[in-house]
Amino acid sequence: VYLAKVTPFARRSVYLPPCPDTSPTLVGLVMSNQSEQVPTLLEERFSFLKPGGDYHPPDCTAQQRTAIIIPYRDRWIHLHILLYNLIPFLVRQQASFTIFVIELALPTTFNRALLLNVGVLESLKRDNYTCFIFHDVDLIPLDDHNLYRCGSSPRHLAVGINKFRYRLPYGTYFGGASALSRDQVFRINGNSNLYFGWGGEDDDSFYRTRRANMTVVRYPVQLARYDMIRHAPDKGNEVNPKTCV
Ligand code: UDH
Repeated sequence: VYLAKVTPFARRSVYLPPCPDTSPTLVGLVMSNQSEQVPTLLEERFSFLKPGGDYHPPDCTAQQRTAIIIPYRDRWIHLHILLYNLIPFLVRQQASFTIFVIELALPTTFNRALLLNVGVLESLKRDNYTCFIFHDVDLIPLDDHNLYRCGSSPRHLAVGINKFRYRLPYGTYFGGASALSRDQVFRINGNSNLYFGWGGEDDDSFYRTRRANMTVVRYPVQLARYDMIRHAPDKGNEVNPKTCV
């Protein structure tokens, strides 16, 4: 499940001041790099990550411990392209993060929301994560002002995706990437485990937040922009006939 061999999370003993609200290393909008060469570059480029894929900013203490949860099966090149783009994005945001790739074995029909739940429960066995980012493997965030942090309301992050001409496809869309604090995840009792196949699970999660008297918030579409890596429909993830979207 983890990116690299898991070793116990070593806590730092030196005092570091809290990281500022606005990281000084943000650069704004960048183009996604979707080169097929990316897999060969990952290990060398990100050798600064700790065993298990942990990262902490070197000169300040992040206010949140963030678990990036990626539901995954058979998207090897997408995973490498995502990591190549996402890791520097999070580093520029001075996030303290661990990336969890939650892989479903064949032949079970894919179940994205169930994998997100597994990611929450497994990650909490490892460390006291306070913020969960649920992240599709094929979505590359383009602007690092799209802060991967948790706030007082659940946040839908993937507002403008190239596939939808960088516009929200519909008002209650909650798929692609979202940020929920640990308290918010437990308040909605996680995501539904019942959606096998493509579609519907994200809408269910949206209505769970409403039922828990929370409002989904979003950054402006100008900065919450993503490139989706083009892909054909996956085997084992056929459209769920019971979903209406
Ligand atoms: N995934 C895999 N392997 C699979 C199937 C899905 O890894 O075989 C994961 C992956 O993280 C992917 C995510 O599940 O990014 C979502 O599946 P998808 O990429 O097929 O979904 P799609 O790109 O979703 O079609 C974008 C539109 C959502 C429409 C709203 C529905 N409510």
